[in-house]
Amino acid sequence: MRRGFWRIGLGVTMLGVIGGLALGVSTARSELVINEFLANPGRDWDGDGVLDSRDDEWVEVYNPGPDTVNLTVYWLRDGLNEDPNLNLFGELGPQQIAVFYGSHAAAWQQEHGGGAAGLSLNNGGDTVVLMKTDPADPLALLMVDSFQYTAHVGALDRACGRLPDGDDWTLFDGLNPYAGELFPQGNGCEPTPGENNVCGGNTPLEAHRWSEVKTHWQ
Ligand SMILES: [Ca+2]
Ligand SMILES: [Ca+2]
Ligand SMILES: [Ca+2]
Repeated sequence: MRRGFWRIGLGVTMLGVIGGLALGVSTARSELVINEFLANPGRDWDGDGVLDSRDDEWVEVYNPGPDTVNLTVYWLRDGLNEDPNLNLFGELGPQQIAVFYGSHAAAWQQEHGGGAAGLSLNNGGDTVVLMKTDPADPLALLMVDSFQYTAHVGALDRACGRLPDGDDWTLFDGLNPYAGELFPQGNGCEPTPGENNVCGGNTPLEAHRWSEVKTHWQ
């Protein structure tokens, strides 16, 4: 399995060397996009009972197309790594959303002899990259979507995502408001891992806090 991991890594490296990363953008973008991500977790986002700066990072993908997508041909990495951080799994129906946590990435890396760094989304700024296995060459990967962010996006519990799903990038800063002028600007909404990107939705986080308020005053 270790051999397979590095063979795929070589494909990515070669792709970068020949400048092919940009070539894939227009060819497969309609199939799957990065929809939202959170680089600096301040709470237990993956729900395992422990706050962990590696395991609780997450990246959400969205299928804007009309067909079900096989996620096993898609890969995630950050801007500093040439090798993928995670091979996605499962499938995704039309207009459906899936979220992958740092804990998924660490487990996948351990299984394939690639360390245990997780998604490696730097809080000070980084790039989230979504890639797909090249149908013409199973050892090469094509980039299908990416987003470069700066430190204000990597602040505690701020997510960055498209609003609405698949559309323009904005900052989900409802848990840690941003008053600056850098792009993307804050929208006041809370992060929504695994759910549609909406503002003012009844997210589990909001419902939990509301129940605590009611309990306090009853
Ligand atoms: Ca991080
Ligand atoms: Ca956790
Ligand atoms: Ca979401």
